[in-house]
Amino acid sequence: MAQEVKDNPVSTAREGAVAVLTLQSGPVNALGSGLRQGILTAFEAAEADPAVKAIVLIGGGRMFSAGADISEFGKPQSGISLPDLLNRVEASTKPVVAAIHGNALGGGLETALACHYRVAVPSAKVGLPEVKLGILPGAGGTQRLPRVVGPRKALEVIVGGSPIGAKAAAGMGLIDELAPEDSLRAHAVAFAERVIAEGRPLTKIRDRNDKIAEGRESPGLFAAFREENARKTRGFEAPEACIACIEAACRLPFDEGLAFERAEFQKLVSGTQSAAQRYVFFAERQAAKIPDVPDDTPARPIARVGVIGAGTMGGGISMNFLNAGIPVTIVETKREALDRGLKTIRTNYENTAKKGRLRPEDVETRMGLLSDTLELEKLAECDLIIEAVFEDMGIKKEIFSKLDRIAKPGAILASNTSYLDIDAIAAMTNRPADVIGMHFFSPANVMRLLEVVRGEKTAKDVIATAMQIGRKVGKIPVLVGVCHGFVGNRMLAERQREANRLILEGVTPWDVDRVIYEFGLPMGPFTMSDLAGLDIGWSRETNKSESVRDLLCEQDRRGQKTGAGFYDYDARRKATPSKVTEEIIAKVAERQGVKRRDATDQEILERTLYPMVNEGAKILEEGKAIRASDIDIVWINGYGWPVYRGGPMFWADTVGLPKVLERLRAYQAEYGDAFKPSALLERLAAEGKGFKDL
Ligand code: TC6
Repeated sequence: MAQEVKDNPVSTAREGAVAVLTLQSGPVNALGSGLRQGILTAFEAAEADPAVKAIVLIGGGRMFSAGADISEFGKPQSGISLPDLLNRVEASTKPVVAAIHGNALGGGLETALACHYRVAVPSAKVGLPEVKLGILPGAGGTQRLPRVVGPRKALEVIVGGSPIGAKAAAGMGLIDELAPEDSLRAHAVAFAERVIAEGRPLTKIRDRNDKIAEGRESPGLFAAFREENARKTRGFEAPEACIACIEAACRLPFDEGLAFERAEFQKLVSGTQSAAQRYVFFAERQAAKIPDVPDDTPARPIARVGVIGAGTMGGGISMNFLNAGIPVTIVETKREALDRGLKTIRTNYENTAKKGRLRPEDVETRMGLLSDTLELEKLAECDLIIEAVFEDMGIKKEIFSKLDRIAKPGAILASNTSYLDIDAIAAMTNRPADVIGMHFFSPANVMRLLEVVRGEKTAKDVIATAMQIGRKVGKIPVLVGVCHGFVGNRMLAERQREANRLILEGVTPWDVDRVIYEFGLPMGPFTMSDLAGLDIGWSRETNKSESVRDLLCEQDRRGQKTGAGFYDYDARRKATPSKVTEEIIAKVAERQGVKRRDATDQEILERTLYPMVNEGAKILEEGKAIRASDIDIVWINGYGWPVYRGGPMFWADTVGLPKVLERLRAYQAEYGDAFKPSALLERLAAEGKGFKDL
């Protein structure tokens, strides 16, 4: 056998007539140029060795492979490409068996599909998540998978992008055999020996045409799939390219299908959407890193969580912990409110169970972890207490001074406030180092963003614990600093102010909403206000009928819940533009002497989104966010900013900061200092740089 190549990330060991090639590269066996070359070298050596009759490919470390090295996309390719490597493996003169544990994702699964056989442990996960990076499985995945599982399942796996468990994959014929958890390697070798002994043929997926016949016989299945998924895939380019490739797999000979896939892949990988989605992949992981709080900062143990307030937020927050198996004590001031809160939590779980997404017995297990009380003192045993009451500084201060007396030493005291000053809240205690903001987004059991707000005195291990527990309950925590509205709502306020100004100038709320929706956000500012309720923080006594909102509320147009707000709503909550609203707006505009004029869609976009970018720059200047990409992660996960536009700061870079600056200056001349460009934006634009260069 050929000499082992020094520093090859693929090691070769011989077990009888079987050569076992172990991939050993970084934490996830990403198929970068080094690993691709390593596989080729080791594979060719094994193939050339007459003593070797079969080859096993297995991953060392945590997994088989997480796929292509995402950081290589968009750079010139070096060495053999993955598609070429896999064609080479498939053409092997000796049977190749993929032995899968951990993950086989993207190019990892495509590698396994180029092998002649696949064995996996039951805990393994396989999938083609490329679509989530704005690309498609470009190493034969769109051509090979439909040949194994049929076009219908292939559409689900490739366009859906979610991994599937090995057992389910075995059920689809994607895995040939399941191996015991603790003896994958031995099992794969035995499997290979059986293949040799039985003289089994070199089955190549490329030659299998039975399953794809369905795609030719009922071509309507593609149109139906497009229609079913139109809402989910709105605005994205990659899903359609994936579908087209699977159609091509059914229609074209294998090699032509591969060429089609290659061309579609190249288009996507060089586009802005994929650049944005790959950026988000790394940005999400970056957000976990805090320069002065190292990864190994010991976190405080959290065995029980207390939640103050059983309203919408308190209930949703509690569910996160219950879902993760962490007991929660929930507190209210009145029995009635407590019972209502508990009932909502139970109903939420029961509805999930009805949809088949939760086992009925788990409803009881989760409810069983929940204790309820009317006494704040009962929180004495909690390791983390999250206050989620009404946004009133007075009430919050009172609660925190009580908590200071009640909570055990070392307990973390968190506020879910979305605007208020954490430092002022912390000052009510004798332990400001233990106080932090944990700002969940509504609905708190669904939205993935968690703004972790660092107060002036918050201890490092408290920050580490909040970030860690956030991740444990499935959130994407982002560390932010104390300022009004923190990162997300502070920027949102900019958009709202300009949206309000635009409607007074004569742009309809429906046009503002349409432009924002077409940009890719799930809804525009006025639909959002109607959904949240226009009367949040409004009262007839204190608000003096000066704004459009005041007048709408006075007429009991308080949003979806009252059947009318900016829009009119029918019984099924379908919105239609309202003449009443238009009249109210005209009246307020006249009273304020606002000149009515037209605005183009482009102006609507610039006027609502550029001030957000500008505010993001101020947030960075003030050090309220660690990095521009953290701001983008806030907007993607908290407000539904379209991931294919990478977040507001990434998007501004794609527009070009000199252009953003020039427009801000123009609007500043017309509308005043709300548009005054931040010093950071000015500097970056002057230096020809972007937020990405910070
Ligand atoms: C593809 O295959 C296309 C093929 C066609 C080609 C023609 N590349 O997530 P973790 C890094 S596209 C580069 O924290 P986990 C990650 O950034 C790819 N780097 O671990 C992190 O680095 P850090 C399709 C990668 O255990 C470290 O590894 N595949 C890659 O929580 C650990 O990662 C996918 O989309 C990569 N492919 O989750 C799968 N993957 O420590 C992407 C990870 O410096 N990966 N890194 O921050 C995942 O979904 C997850 O990593 C996981 C493991 C589920 C595999």
